[in-house]
Formats: sequence, structure tokens, C-alpha cells
Amino acid sequence: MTVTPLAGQDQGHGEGRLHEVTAPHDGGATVTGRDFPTNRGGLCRKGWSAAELLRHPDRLTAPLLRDPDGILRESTWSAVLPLISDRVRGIQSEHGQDAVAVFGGGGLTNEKAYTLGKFARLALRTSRIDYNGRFCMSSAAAAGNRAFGMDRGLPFPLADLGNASVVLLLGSNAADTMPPFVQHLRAAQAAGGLIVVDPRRSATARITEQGRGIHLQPTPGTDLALLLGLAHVVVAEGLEDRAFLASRTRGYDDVARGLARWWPERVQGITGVPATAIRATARLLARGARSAAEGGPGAYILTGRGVEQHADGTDTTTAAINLALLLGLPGTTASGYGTLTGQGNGQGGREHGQKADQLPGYRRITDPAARAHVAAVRGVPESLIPGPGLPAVELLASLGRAGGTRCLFVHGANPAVSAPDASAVIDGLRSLDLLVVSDFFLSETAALADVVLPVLQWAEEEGTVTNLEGRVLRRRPAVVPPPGARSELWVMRELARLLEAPSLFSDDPGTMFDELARASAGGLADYSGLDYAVLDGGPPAYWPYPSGSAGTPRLFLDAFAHADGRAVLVPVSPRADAAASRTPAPLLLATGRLLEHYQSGAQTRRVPELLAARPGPRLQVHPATAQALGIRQDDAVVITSTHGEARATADLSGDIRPDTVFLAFHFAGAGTANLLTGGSTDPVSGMPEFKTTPVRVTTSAAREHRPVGEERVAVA
Ligand SMILES: Nc1nc2c(c(=O)[nH]1)N[C@H]1C(S)=C(S)[C@@H](COP(=O)(O)OP(=O)(O)OC[C@H]3O[C@@H](n4cnc5c(=O)[nH]c(N)nc54)[C@H](O)[C@@H]3O)O[C@H]1N2
Ligand SMILES: Nc1nc2c(c(=O)[nH]1)N[C@H]1C(S)=C(S)[C@@H](COP(=O)(O)OP(=O)(O)OC[C@H]3O[C@@H](n4cnc5c(=O)[nH]c(N)nc54)[C@H](O)[C@@H]3O)O[C@H]1N2
Ligand SMILES: [Mo]
Repeated sequence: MTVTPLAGQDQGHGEGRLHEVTAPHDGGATVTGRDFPTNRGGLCRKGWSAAELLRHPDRLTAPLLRDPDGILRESTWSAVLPLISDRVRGIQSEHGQDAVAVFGGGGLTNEKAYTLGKFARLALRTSRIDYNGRFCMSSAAAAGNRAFGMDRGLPFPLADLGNASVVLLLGSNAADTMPPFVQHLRAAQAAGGLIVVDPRRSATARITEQGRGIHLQPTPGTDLALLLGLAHVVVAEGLEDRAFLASRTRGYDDVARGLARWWPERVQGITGVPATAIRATARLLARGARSAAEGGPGAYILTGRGVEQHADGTDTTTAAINLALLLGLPGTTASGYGTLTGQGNGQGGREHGQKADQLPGYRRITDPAARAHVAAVRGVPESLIPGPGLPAVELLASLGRAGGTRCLFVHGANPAVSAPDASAVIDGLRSLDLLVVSDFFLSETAALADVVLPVLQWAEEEGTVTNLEGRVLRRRPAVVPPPGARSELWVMRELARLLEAPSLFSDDPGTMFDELARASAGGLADYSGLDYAVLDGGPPAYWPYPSGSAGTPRLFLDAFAHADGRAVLVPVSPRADAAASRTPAPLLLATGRLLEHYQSGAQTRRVPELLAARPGPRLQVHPATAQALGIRQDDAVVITSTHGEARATADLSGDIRPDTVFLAFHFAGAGTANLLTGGSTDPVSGMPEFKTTPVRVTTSAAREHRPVGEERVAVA
């Protein structure tokens, strides 16, 4: 790709932009890093190549309609939109309103996420809407809501981390997944206070080796026990912040009592992390916390998907928050707890009503006052807003079932690759009466659709996103979209009109933002003091930003968001069922990401240099494990779980625990990691178990030669 600035007009200015896209008149574009406090001019490799996707030959430029022979053929907007609305009406009159459902995405702008929630409830009149953030942020969100009464990923500006002497980073491989973020760890690294918890010696874990940091390498899925062990040491050695606990929290006694059983030697037996390392880590954290209390640099605890994407992800994240509360970190200026939100609009995407149980402003759809407020803003009777729908895994499981979902709209997700138990999801998508996918590429999900709607990419449309710090950023179009593609706001406006929906559906992002701001007024995520002019001219806009305020860079300094102003320590411990589902298999599969690919790969597998760097799925296996299984470097292997099997190439590496194998989920077809996942979901958040799946691994050669009877035994 080109990195030299092109001669085009630079249309983007101002703070609040991580990068600029410069566009010459031939439609080509190049991405340049900008100086911005969160990324300091850095951008990851995918960011640099994102411009290539704007004018990619695979780009969809006309609606596609499946013909009677089952082939997707180019059609026109004026043909497909009435067809969609007619079929929606037909399906609903036969099977009820909830037979139609919507699956959204955390990459949508705030305006699109808001409008999609409204479109589902008021135009499609269905309760069934949920989104891919259920697979991403739901456990951290549930834990944050439970402990603090509010979920803003980082309740402080990211740059605050630059003052820390200790950072505990659990289950995040930020060096690969958010490279520009790593610079904020430098102070802690230099102070010898960077602690990374990961079953793999990841690129991030390796940073600890450059200082005097610590890498803890637990068995996957045992972080909850590890965190209880760390908290045990804090309490047993009297390192907790008693004044903070007494004045700013409740629930200490119950939690402290429960910690008695989690002495380090016992935790070592469960996690494989040496008791000495558990004690050293707890003491290091406590030193950082004390230093902050005395006016020195502080301590932070941060979580990523590695600890959150589990069947007990909410409890594990809660245990991380409990540890932070014991040490007195949250709600102070020099220390804190936060989660590293993932997708482009992973924060805003979870605030504006595309969650099954949510109305805009992070309001609960079951709360009568919230319903009345949102209905009034929209000028509709409150009774028109349906109740809570199904969380993502249940929603996908309902596809094509009797009494289930017959029609699905997908906006900004590729669940055929990214959802757990992918083969069941693909069967469900195939069994629908109508699947409508909006995308700019023919993703694996779009390829199954009856109608594909070509929409705009990030650099072609106006809108806001809210970053991992809760900071609202305005994004302006930098390039002209290809003819034939339309904005999703326009698509929703047209369909709402055809469906005779009440209330306003505008294709003007500023108009929808203004409505979003009003709908959010008084909610947790209050944007009511924001409009595009404020975003352009004002200081950095951190929510809550009620009208008349100047936003909230640091939350909880005076009070937490619960009615009594206190944070809550919630007693948690490993559930027998969560642990049992992991024990019987010879190996544990952990899934996650590579530097070069993004998510389901729908975009990055289309960039030649990214594909060349990582052409297909490779299973990371420890050499000792490989030897025991007769697997050599680059052997073709078959990975089998109770849900299915996937194929990959073996990659022998001492960077992983011998009891663990790792597979990225960016690939489609036989290499889809999610053919193997789907064990269970978190009872609080609905998060699927993505990070720990019991599996067997064999070479494909051995498998092909094995007698059929024996294979059955192996698979069972
Ligand atoms: N290159 C790239 N960057 C991305 C993305 C991408 O797809 N590609 N996606 C974006 C999105 S949406 C998100 S949510 C973020 C995710 O960012 P991360 O959370 O950093 O990503 P993951 O690779 O899913 O998981 C992080 C680490 O968790 C470890 N892990 C697995 N199981 C366990 C466990 O049981 N315990 C612990 N402690 N660790 C475990 C894995 O080995 C892995 O190194 O990245 C964002 N950035
Ligand atoms: N095994 C395993 N599975 C996982 C994870 C894991 O760690 N392990 N991580 C989970 C996580 S954290 C996440 S976030 C999900 C992500 O999973 P997906 O939601 O499937 O992620 P993407 O590949 O980003 O899919 C987005 C799709 O929408 C399109 N798109 C992008 N922007 C827009 C837009 O503005 N509008 C429309 N209409 N389309 C758009 C893209 O071209 C792409 O086809 O995967 C989850 N799945
Ligand atoms: Mo994510």
C-alpha cells in the first residue's frame, strides 16, 4: 500500500480523529496517523491497510437478490426494498412479530446503532435484536454494572496509564490487538511493574521480559481462581485499603470471608501459577496502590477478552474488580480498573439500544420510566416499544426453529464465522425464510443471504463513535462512496417508510444524533449536552455529558453510580459446572487474534499483504505435546471438540502451555475456529465460552488412516 501522502484534498481536521484519510479524485486513498493522545500518531498494521478496502474489486456496488436457481444476482434498490418489506409483512402475519429479528454490530456508528434499535422495535415491531458485542463486551459490561452501577470501559483517560508504576493486564494481547496502546504501558514496564496474565507467552507477555515485569501463565479458564488467590494474599497480609473500603464500598465482609479458602498453594494446584509468583504479584500491586495513596504513581488492573470470554466471564471480571476495590484503586485519580473495549465502536455500540434488553442511554427496556422517556422522545405510545428480546446466542439458536425466527437482518457482523458453534449457525441462517445482510463485501454470512444490501464503509460516511475511554469522536466522510452503495441510515429510512413505521427515520446522521442525545438524557450514558458543533469545537467529550456539563473524563471520583454512591464487592467463586466442562479432554483450545487479521477476516483476508503474512489457520502447539501426539512442524492437523472439527497447520512453539493449543478465529471454511466452540454461555451476560474448549488434536494423516470405529471413540 501507499504510505506517501497523495495529492488529494485533506478533508479531516481537528482533535478526536485517530487517523486521516487523504483522497485524490480517482477515489484512491491513503491513511496517515495523527497525533492524538490515545495513539500518539501510531496506527496498527490493519489501520494502515484499511484504505485498500475502500476501492477493493470485491466491493459490493449493487443490491444482490437470490434468484429461483439459488444464485445471487445483481438487482436494484427499487426492486429489493419493496420485496423485503412485503416478505417481512407476510412472515409476521403468519408467524407473529417476533419471527423477524435483527443482528447488529459494535462497529456501527452511534447513529446507526441507535437507529437500528429503533428500526427493530418501531419499524419491524420485534423484540428480537441483539448484536456481536454480546460476544465481545457483555461480561465486562455486566461486571462493571454490578460493581460500579455503570459500564464505561475505561472510567479514566487512557493517557492516565502513563503515570502508573504497576499495571496488571489480564487476558489481553494488546501488543497485537491494539499496538498504539502499548506505549501507555511503558512507565509501568520501566518501573518493573507490568504484569501480564496469559496462557501464552504472547507478544504482550514478552514486553514483561524487557523490564523486570511478571508473566503469569495459568491454565486457560482458571483466572477466577488466580484472582481469588491474589485477593487472598492482599487480605491475609493486611494490604487492603481499609479506609477506602469503609467509606466507598459495601460487601467487603462477605467477600473477605470467601477468600479464606483461596490460599496460594491451593491456587497453584488449580492454575499452575507458582504460589511464590502469586504472593509476589499481590505485593507488587499493593505497593503500587500505596504509592498512589501517598501521591506517587498509581496502579491499574485491566482486563481483555482472554478473561472475559468465558462461561464464568462475568464472575472472573468481578474478581478482578474486587481485587481493585480491595486495593482502593477505582474512583481515584492515580489508579483504577478498566476493560479494553475491542471493536471500532465497541463502547458506543453497547449504549444506544441494539442490545436485547436495552433502550438508548444505557437504559433498561424493562424500566417503566426509561420506556416512557424514550417513547416521548420518539412521539409514540410507550406500549409500542416491545419488551426484552433474546441475547445473541439464543437468538442465533432460534433461527429456523419452530416458533423461532424466520427472517433475520444482519448489520455489521459475520456470525457464520464469528459465532460459537458456527456449523449450527450456518444451518440456522440457511433455514430462514428471509436473510437480509447489509455489508460492503460478500462475507460468509452475506453469501447465505436472500438479499444483500451494499452499504458504506467507515471513511465514506459521517457519524460518531465512542472510544474505549468513553470519549465521543466525530468522523467525517473522506472519500466518495462507489455508485450503487447506500448508507444504512438511508436503507432504514426507506424500509421504515415502506413498513409505515411511526416516528422519525432520517438518513442525516446529525438529525439521528440529536434524537439519540435527547433519548439518552437522564440515562447512564447521557449524551444530551452533545451535538456535532460541540464535538467539533469543544474539549474532549467524555460521557456522561448532560446538557450544561462539560463531560466526565474521570468517573466515580466522588461517587460510584449505585444509588448509595458505593461500589459493590460481589462474592464470586468458580462454579462446579464451569470447571467440569473443561476437565475431561486431553487439551484445552484457546482462541483469539493475530496482529494481521481483523475479526472474522471478512475485511483483512481481502488485503493481499495481510493474507500473505497469515494465509491460513495455524494451531499453536507446545513441542512436547506435539511430540507426544506425533505432530511435526507444518503438519496438517484435525482438531475435534464435541461440536465439530476444524483443520489447521501445526505450528510448534514453546510460547504456549503444554496443556493448551491456540487457534485464531479469523478464517472461514474448514479452518473456522468456531466450528469447535459453543460449549456454554455465561449465566449473567450471555457471553459464550470462546476461550476454553476441550479438544483432541491428531494429524490429518493419522486421522485418515484410522478405522471408522476407532474414530467414533475418539470423537465421542
Ligand atoms: N489484530 C487484531 N486486533 C484487534 C482485533 C482483531 O481481530 N485483530 N479485534 C478487536 C476486538 S473486537 C477485540 S474484542 C480486541 C480483543 O483484544 P484481546 O483481548 O487482546 O484479544 P484476544 O486475542 O481475543 O485475547 C487476548 C489473549 O487472551 C489469551 N487467553 C486465552 N484464554 C485465556 C484465559 O483463559 N486466561 C487468560 N488470562 N488469557 C487467555 C490469549 O492467549 C490471547 O493472547 O481486539 C481488537 N483488536
Ligand atoms: N472463537 C472466537 N470467536 C470470537 C471471538 C474470539 O475471541 N474467539 N471474539 C468475538 C468478538 S470480541 C467479536 S467483536 C466478534 C466479531 O465478529 P464479527 O461481528 O463477525 O466481526 P467482523 O469480522 O468485524 O464482521 C463485521 C462484518 O460487517 C461488515 N461491516 C463492517 N462495518 C460495517 C458497517 O458499518 N455496516 C455494515 N452493515 N457492515 C459492516 C464487515 O465487512 C464484516 O463482514 O467475534 C467474536 N467471535
Ligand atoms: Mo470484540
